[in-house]
Amino acid sequence: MPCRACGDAVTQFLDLGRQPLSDAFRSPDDVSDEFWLHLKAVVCHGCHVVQLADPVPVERMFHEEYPFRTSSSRRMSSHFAATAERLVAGLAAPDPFVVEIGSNDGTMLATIADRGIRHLGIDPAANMVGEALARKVNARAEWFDAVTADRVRDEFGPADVVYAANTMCHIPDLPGVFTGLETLLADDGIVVFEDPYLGDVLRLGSFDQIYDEHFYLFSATSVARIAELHGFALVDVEHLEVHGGELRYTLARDGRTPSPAVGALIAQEGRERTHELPRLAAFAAEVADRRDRLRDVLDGERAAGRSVAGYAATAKSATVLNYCGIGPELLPVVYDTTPEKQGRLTPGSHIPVEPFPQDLADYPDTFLLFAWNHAEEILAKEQQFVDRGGRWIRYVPDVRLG
Ligand code: JHZ
Repeated sequence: MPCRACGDAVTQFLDLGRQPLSDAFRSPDDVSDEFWLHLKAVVCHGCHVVQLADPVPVERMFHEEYPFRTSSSRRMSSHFAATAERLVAGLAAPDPFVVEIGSNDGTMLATIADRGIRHLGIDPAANMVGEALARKVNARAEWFDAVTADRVRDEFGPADVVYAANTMCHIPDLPGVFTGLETLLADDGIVVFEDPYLGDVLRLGSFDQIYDEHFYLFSATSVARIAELHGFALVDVEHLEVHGGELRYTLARDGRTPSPAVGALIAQEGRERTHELPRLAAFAAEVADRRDRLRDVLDGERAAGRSVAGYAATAKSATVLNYCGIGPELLPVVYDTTPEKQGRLTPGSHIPVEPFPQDLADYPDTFLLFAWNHAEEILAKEQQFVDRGGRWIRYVPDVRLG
């Protein structure tokens, strides 16, 4: 398949094998066939964007039972409150209009709504739209595309800001999104979006950022090129520490001068050969090595008779569990705070997901930390586990037990 963003040729550099849909947590009595895809990553020779090799079924991924909730992390909730304040501070129009694509449970827009600013959230997950509406956020269960963009502009007028967090990289039809943005955005409006950064994935070896929902892995270089194809310019870029390292991109089409950060990061990506095959092949070799070492650590814990449980049934954990061949025999349970995941089985690997034990005495000897991107928040609240001798297994930025 050619590049979904620009149509140029692509080359494969990573094969993560057969994978289920990362957020398809199954009920234990569900006997229907599970959906599988072959998870391979490729890089484009034209725009340099990293993407999945094969199509992903978007309607099966994002629907009225989508289980991920933005507010499931305290740190992310404060990140989005701060983001909303920044967006509000930058609004100059007399009666501004803010649109969020992939608004989920309305965590970010709640602050915008509180300020009395006109806004609209658009998200295909009707259950999450329901939660957003319950917190007085104006949201609709729809896909964002050219047709939706037309309708929204007719109804509300042009948008001064279109924002998206952990959403742009989820939409294979990126050209369709850009057509919508061309329609919806005010002439002097901005598009702001943030997604996991290829540079961080390579640096940390965080291969679990690659799964069905993360169709693209962006960089400053690739976003600048893709934006240009649609008459937009990348005018600012900011590194974010959240979710294991992300970039926040700002696009505009009004000829404003890009900030120095844009050129600096593109130059750095060039120096680090971020999009070149030898660098990507080295990453793939590191991933295979990490798989073997992670399995060794789990085998060691089992041989020593120490109990191990997974910490957080993240979407990312699907890649780890299925690529490393970890099932209930090595990891009998994964604990998670999300009610919709509890009582279900992890996708593909079929490990029971349960609520965290109430009593510390029921904690395992060792936790395998799947939500490594929230380590600070989690380690702070699990200090007692460590105090009584509990240990963590990590696999980002390297395999480590301690
Ligand atoms: P977290 C999701 O990925 C899916 P996931 C999506 N594709 C994406 O891009 C990112 O979010 C943004 C649990 N948890 O945030 C709750 C605990 O149990 O790393 C959730 O099930 N205890 C849209 O799933 C899961 O982790 C905790 O203390 O990889 C969320 O994991 C915390 C903090 C979380 O995203």
